[in-house]
Amino acid sequence: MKTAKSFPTNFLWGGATADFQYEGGFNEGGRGLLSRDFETNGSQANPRHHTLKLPNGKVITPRSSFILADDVPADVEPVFLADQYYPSHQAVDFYHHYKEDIKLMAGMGFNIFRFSICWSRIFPTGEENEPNQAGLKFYDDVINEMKKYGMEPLITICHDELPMNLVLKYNGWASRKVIDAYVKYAKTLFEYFGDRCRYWLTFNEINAVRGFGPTGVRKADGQARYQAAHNMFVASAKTVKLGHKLVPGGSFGAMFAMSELYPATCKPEDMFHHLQERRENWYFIDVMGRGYYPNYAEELWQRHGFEKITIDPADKEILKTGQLDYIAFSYYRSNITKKGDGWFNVGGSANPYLDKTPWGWPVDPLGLRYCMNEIYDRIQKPIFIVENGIGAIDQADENGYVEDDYRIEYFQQHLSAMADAINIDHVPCLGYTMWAPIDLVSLSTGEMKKRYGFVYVDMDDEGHGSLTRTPKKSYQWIKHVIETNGAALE
Ligand code: BGP
Repeated sequence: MKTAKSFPTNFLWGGATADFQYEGGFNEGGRGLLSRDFETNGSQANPRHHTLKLPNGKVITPRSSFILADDVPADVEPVFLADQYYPSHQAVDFYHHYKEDIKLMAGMGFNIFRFSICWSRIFPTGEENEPNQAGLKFYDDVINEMKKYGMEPLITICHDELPMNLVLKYNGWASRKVIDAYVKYAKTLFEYFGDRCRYWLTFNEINAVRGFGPTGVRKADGQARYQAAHNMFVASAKTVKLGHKLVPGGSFGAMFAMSELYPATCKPEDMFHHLQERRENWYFIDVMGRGYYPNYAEELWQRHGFEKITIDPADKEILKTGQLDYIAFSYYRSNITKKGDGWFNVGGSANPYLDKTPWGWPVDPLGLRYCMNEIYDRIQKPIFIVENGIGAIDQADENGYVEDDYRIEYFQQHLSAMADAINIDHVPCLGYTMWAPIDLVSLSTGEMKKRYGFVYVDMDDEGHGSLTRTPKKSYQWIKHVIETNGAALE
């Protein structure tokens, strides 16, 4: 039965995860050290940090969700400290639970699962000539397990991470050498998995380079970041071109962090500030989705304190011919902005019309519909919502069961808004992979208590627990939504 909230035939329903938050097994199967491995847990009040040793033996703990701070010299040695907990090492151990987890996902009716491949599991330092066979085998097993249930893989090639060797040796994406390392890595994935995997993402939240992102560049200044982003654009475009050759029927996107952004008032100065600040995101989508630098690029660079970046003569053609096939994005919240707020002011002033999650993220379902329209209006390529969800504090009973009505309410509202964008506004949307089907470690805080899943995992902020998986109340609810193709949202 078709209803106002029905979804298109073949709509892709699933969940999304990232290797260092979910997989664990950090020293198994020949995996090399990853940038994320040296990151401790934390909380909102006490942020995560890296543990590094200076040449004089002094241990420092620069704050970062990934980037090493400005004052960190090039010859630091990453170290693990006995009194610290490093969440990526075990995460929630998908490495040993993948069969159980995939079965649980299939039980909700998912027909797609987005996961990221750990780069250093395939090329431990990023520089080997041959890939690590044990690493390939792990993902081969995962993909084959998914296929048993008719589930499509959606593979993120690089989710905010680098083999640690590339961070230290080349200053991450500041070096074009990393472009070659990345393309070799992507080519290997296409050769091994391209026969079974059609959907690919070159990067996760690539636009996050402006604030906290995945560049691995030690310097925090604007020019270094935007140069690194350019190198990532070139790597992505080369990879898309290669994928079109090597993966029959393959479709290649990249993922952008697209919280919605509203002007705080209708004062013309606030409106114009909003236009400029929104371009902090459009910049990335425009280059990768349209294949060229937009007219406002110079103005944007200037506001970050520099005049230009280095673009090789051949890069323009590469960007043009390696455009994305679809635009994927994460959507969690909206923000507001006004003149004087600064650039990329996540959080900004509070929106008086919206409630917030316990982590202060405004809840805005209509913002999702707005965002879907905005992206499609501009780029005119199919969109894919590859992350959306609510980080909440769950109280499990003695059996690990959670009555998460707040999560059901969040998804009820967001999925309804998505249906409206598809059915009323006619935005072509390939699918929806919520974050994250099974509880995992938070990216921003390294906490476990910020839970997203439809399935509870018995583990605390220090990694203690049985790792037992227990479906929450929302598990049955989402199953019903998917099996009724949205009718249950009415
Ligand atoms: C996105 C990341 C994910 C994920 C999510 C939720 O930015 O792509 O890796 O973690 O946000 O954020 P958090 O875990 O900080 O709540």
